[in-house]
Order: sequence, then C-alpha cells, then structure tokens
Amino acid sequence: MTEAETKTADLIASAAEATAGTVRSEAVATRQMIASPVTEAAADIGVIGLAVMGENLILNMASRGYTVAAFNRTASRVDEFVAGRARGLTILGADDLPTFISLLKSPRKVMLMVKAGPPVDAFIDMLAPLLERGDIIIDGGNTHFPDTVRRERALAEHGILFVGAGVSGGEEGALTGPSIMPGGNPAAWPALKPIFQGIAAQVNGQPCCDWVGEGGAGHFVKMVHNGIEYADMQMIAEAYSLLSDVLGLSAPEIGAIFEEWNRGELDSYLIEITAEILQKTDDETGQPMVDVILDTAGQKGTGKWTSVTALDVGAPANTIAEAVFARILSSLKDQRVEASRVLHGPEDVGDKPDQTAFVEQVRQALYASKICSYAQGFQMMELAAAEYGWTLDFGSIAQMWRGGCIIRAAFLDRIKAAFDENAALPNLLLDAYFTEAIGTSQQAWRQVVAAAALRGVWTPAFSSSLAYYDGYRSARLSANILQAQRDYFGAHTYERTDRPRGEFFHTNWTGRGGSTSSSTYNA
Ligand code: 2AM
Repeated sequence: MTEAETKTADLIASAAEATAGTVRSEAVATRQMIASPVTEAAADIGVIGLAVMGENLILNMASRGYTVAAFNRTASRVDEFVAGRARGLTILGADDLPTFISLLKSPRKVMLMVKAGPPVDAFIDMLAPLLERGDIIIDGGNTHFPDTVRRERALAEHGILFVGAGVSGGEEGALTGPSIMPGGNPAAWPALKPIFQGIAAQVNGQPCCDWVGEGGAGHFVKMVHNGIEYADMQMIAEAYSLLSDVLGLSAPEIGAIFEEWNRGELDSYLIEITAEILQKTDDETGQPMVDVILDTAGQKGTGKWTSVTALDVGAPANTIAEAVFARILSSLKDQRVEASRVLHGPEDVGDKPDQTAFVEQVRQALYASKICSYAQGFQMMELAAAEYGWTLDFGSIAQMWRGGCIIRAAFLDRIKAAFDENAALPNLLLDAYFTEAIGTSQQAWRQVVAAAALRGVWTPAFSSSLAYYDGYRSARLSANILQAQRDYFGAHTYERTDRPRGEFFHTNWTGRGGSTSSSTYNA
C-alpha cells in the first residue's frame, strides 16, 4: 500500500468508528465527507454485492494489502459493513455507483458478487456507461457458462473486458483462500492475476487460481467442479450406507473409520467433514445428528447443468448424472415410504461379512469410484473444450481444485502429475498411476457392488462408476445390437467389423423394407 492509501484507510477507519451505532444517514454523511477528498481512484478493485461471499472476499483482499471499494444494492448493508466487519481496514464504502466507480484505479476492476441471473445483467447495464475501454467486470457468482459467453461477447464490443470467475470454498474459503477459476477476455488477466492469485488458497507453494480460458471457460470449469462434488458426496453417502446397513455400525463408529481413511489416499475435505458430521450428537435427543436428519437432499442446479452439458457434448459422465438423479430420488420421500411397504428387497442376505475386510473393501470401492467420476469430469472438459473452442490446461485445473474448494483432495496432486506428463491424456484411467490404482482396487470394488446388489443396498454412484469402467475398458460392447435394431426399424445403417470405418450398410431385415436407407447416420 502507498502512503496515500494508508492515509485513506486510516481516514475511512476513523470515519467508520465515528459513525458506528449511529443511524444510516449520519453514517453516510460522515463517510462521504471524510471520503470525498480521497475518493480519487484509491481502490485497487471494487466489489458489488455484500452478502457473506462478497464481504468475505473483500476482507480477504484487504488482508492482502489491497484497497477495496464496496457497493451493494441495498445501501444500508454498505453502512453496516463499513462500520462493522470492515472497520479499520482498507475498505471504502460507496452509496451510489458513480461514487463507487470514482474510487477505482484504472483500469477499473469491478467484481460482481450478486445473485446469478438477471441481477448480473442489471448491474452490467448500469456499469457499462460508467466505465471506459479497457476496464474490467468480473462475475464471481455461480453463473451458468452460456450466460458468461454471451456477456463477454457483448461487452467486448464496447471495449470492456469481461471475466466469469468460478469461486469455490464457501464462506470460509472466500475469507481465507478460495479456489478461483477465471475465464473470459484474456486481456483482463494481467491486471487481475496478482489480486486473484494473492487471495486464492495456496498448495505446494502454488496458488489455486490460474487463467482457465476464453469465453465461459472459467464458469464451465467451476460447473464441472460442482458436478464432481455431487458425485463425491453421493459416494461418501453410499460408503456410510454400506457400513451402516451391512455391518450395522453406528454413525460415530463410521465417523471414526472415515477419520482413519482421511489419513490415506482418500485424504480430502469432504471425507474430513463427513467424519466430523458422523460424530456430532443432537443436543435435543442425544442421538447422532445424522440419525435425526431427514433423508431428502436439495440441490441448486449446478449438478444438473453439468449432466445436461455432458449430454450436449456427448460425454459419458454417468456417475455425475447418477448423483443428481440420486438427490431427485431422495426427494420423493413420501412415495418411497409408501413403496417400502409394497416393494420388497432380498430376503436371504446371508451372513454379515468380516468387518475389517469389508471396511477395507468399501474404502477401495470408494477410491475406485472416485477415480472414475474424476475421469468423467476431465473427459467431459476435454470434449467441451473441443466443442466450444477452448484450450484448457488440465494440470492447472487440478492445481486449482487442489485447495480452497469443496472437492479439495490430496489425490488431485496425482491428477495434476498425470496431465502435466501428458497434456493430451484422453482419459485419466489411462495414466499409469491410475491404471494401477484402479486395477488394484477393482476386486474389492466388484465385491462391494455385488454385496450391495445382493443385499438390496442402494449404491447408484458405486455401481455406475463400475459400469463406466467396464464400458470404457471394453474393446467390443453390445452396441452392435443397438445399431442392428436401429437399422431394422429405421434403416439407420451400420458399419461392419470387416470393412473400413465410414462405409455404411443397410440390410433388408424382413424382406419387406426394401434397400432404401435413412439419410442420417448418428454414431
Ligand atoms: P441486496 O443486499 O440488495 O439484496 C446476494 O443476494 C447479493 O445479490 C446481495 O448483495 C443482494 O443485494 C444482491 N442481489 C440479489 N438480487 C438482486 C437484484 N435483483 N438486483 C441487485 N442486486 C441483487
């Protein structure tokens, strides 16, 4: 910080102190009075949106020595923030957008931390006339990437550089170091890099933030992160369910097992918090918390976006989609309760397996399933990059997810190493480390999925990961039958095993259809 900036901070801090506890109008008057002589472009960046993520990001930026301007639609929040959490820090509140903009150094950097959707467009419309060519708008919300593509193009026509940055890590991450995935207009990156990499989580001496790519690439990668998160969470829930239903272990006992798992190759934030969750007691009943929590899961839609996009780009992300369907099925609670009275599971489930052996098998099944869902996520990113014209660095994406975000996990180091070694790796399963890891665990994994099927325990993510693995490793699948069926009823043609690819044949299967084939062949 320069001396002038320090002075600004001091002035603002004393203004905030002076106005603390007073009514808003007084606070505003005092702040504007004190702030006006120093409003000349003192702030390194401005943030709009003072919900908890926005506030925490601002506090994080200020803690790294940046001066931050703050604005919010409801101005009283600015006053509360400046007089409260931001007191004494290099944070400048503004009550209207022109003042807010006047606080920013050039090129102006405005980060939107507002609700995704129409509020982002509304702010862009208000900001654009106040900005100059070369200024930067960043959307740090959970925006669907096609919106980012559209906004980046529209603003580029006016010379404004637009960036869609996925931010993961929740409230705590935003405050102490999130994972940040910025993409959009690359001309914005040099100005943003020091700030974003400075406030991001750091792992192995590297920031969990780097330039992702053009257009909607940043928000796209954040979306896939969330899809993988859905799968990770579902698999952990299935491991819990197996240990509970098959072995009859209590929640705290399973929590202790997860704690142990967190010391090995499953070391991750989600395993860590689940271990804690399982060992928490409900104050009211004295029972484990998880036993009094209703078994219906909500969702905000990012898993669904990932699954729909996987279908759009032709990526077999079946475990991720299965995790979304699992939440949907869980939400049909009343129907499930009714159905449970009529639809029976297997009667004879045999003896309980050996506890130590089964726990280890479930651990390996979880690890193998997890490898498959990450393989799907990265494969999907490769297919999407080709479709949307992005150049994605998958080693760098693994590093961005290594810390700060919800799916942070030690094994992302391995994923980074795999893509650093071979940037064009078509599938994570083909990397020597993961080929061996999944090979070693597959027997246990198959036993767990078989045991779950025989005992009627619901394990959709474990099973669909295994289906992905068995499908992907098969040189010959049963799709010959599908293509024959398509040719039979729709004359869709087929290729032959004994002829070069690209030659199409039609058979008159019934003797009635003639030899006219359908003009479109969709492999
Ligand atoms: P608010 O405090 O005025 O509600 C998260 O909800 C953030 O998005 C808040 O800063 C909130 O501002 C902002 N926000 C939500 N809906 C908005 C809208 N329609 N227009 C502008 N800001 C909005």
